[in-house]
Amino acid sequence: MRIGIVCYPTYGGSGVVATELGHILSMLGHEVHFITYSQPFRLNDAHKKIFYHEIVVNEYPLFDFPLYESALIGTLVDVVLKNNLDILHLHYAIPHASAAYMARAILQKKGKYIPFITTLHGTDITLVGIKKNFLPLVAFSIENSDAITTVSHYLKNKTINNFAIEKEIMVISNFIDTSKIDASLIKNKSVHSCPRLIHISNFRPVKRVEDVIKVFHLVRQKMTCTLSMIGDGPDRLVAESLAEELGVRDDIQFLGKQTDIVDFLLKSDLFLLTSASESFGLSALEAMSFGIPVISSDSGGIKELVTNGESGFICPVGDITSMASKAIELLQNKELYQSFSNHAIMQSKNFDAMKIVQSYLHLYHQLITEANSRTINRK
Ligand code: GMT
Repeated sequence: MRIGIVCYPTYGGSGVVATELGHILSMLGHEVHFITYSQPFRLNDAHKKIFYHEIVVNEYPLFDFPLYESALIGTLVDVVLKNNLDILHLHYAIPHASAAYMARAILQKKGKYIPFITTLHGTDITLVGIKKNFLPLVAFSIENSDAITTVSHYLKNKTINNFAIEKEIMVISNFIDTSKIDASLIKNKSVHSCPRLIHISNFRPVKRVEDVIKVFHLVRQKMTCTLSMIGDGPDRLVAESLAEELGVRDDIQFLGKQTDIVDFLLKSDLFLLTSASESFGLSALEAMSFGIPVISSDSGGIKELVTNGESGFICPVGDITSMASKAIELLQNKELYQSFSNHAIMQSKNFDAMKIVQSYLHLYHQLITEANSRTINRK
């Protein structure tokens, strides 16, 4: 198959999922064309079946705002035609689904029906997409996708409720490729003598990174420990100032964006995720696959991967006292920690990449067959 993938290439879960998916599809022998405004940040392998097409957003003195969506439509039309693509897979609805809708209409006039799948990831549904001026277009383009998938059951329900979508929505969870992890390094993990906590995100307000610092501050009062803050975004400075204010700045490393997080995960004991809303929590899944239990807020889809009291603890959003006391309980109890760590590894295997990518492949096949029969009927 020749598959076009559109995603945000920046430091975010949807871009990571899209990149990993493209990588696996190419390993399975498919031709993958990434159509993005810059190289996706984890797209660093030179596989001969992976192609990258840059969306160039033209500037013109009359425009106060860059016309990304228009440039994307034109690039989609061009890439589909030149590479004879079979299907488009859009990650994150805004504005990718509406751009694909327009590209499909333009291509139809040229005699080609290009089916497209929209995968909804999170804030496109829970936060940004529901803004009054976006909602009609987001709802319309979701409804008019050839197929819609969400990364969790939670997000599927949110989509139906927020946008009154009647079209069938398929849940295809996020996934993790655990084949590269050396099992001997993570089995029966025990906590480091100076425990290491970790948080990975894009430091947007929805992540409540101040809560991460506050939880760490409470844990630090009970034991010597450190915190690695990986990622960057609008709330990084707020988090750094709070750490200073609470007197824990020296115990925290703000590491910024890191492409390769394997070494950090191998050295960490506990993952903190304090989001106000989290449709899935891919970073938590990545941590679990390394045997790291998760302390999380009760924010949406996280319960679909973390079992409260087995592979982590889930506390109400903003309840930093409970999160800290659960963290301390885990870090101080060797047997409990080991059991949580092993459960985390076991549960992460439910999201095995090879199994989940097959669901996407099955859907691609189905849509391509339908598109072909449309073309044949027209002839
Ligand atoms: O906030 C992020 O982590 C980025 C955001 C995105 O769309 O790029 O992530 C969303 O998609 C991830 C991959 O499917 C999910 O794991 C995250 O839970 C989701 N983020 C939110 O819902 C806040």
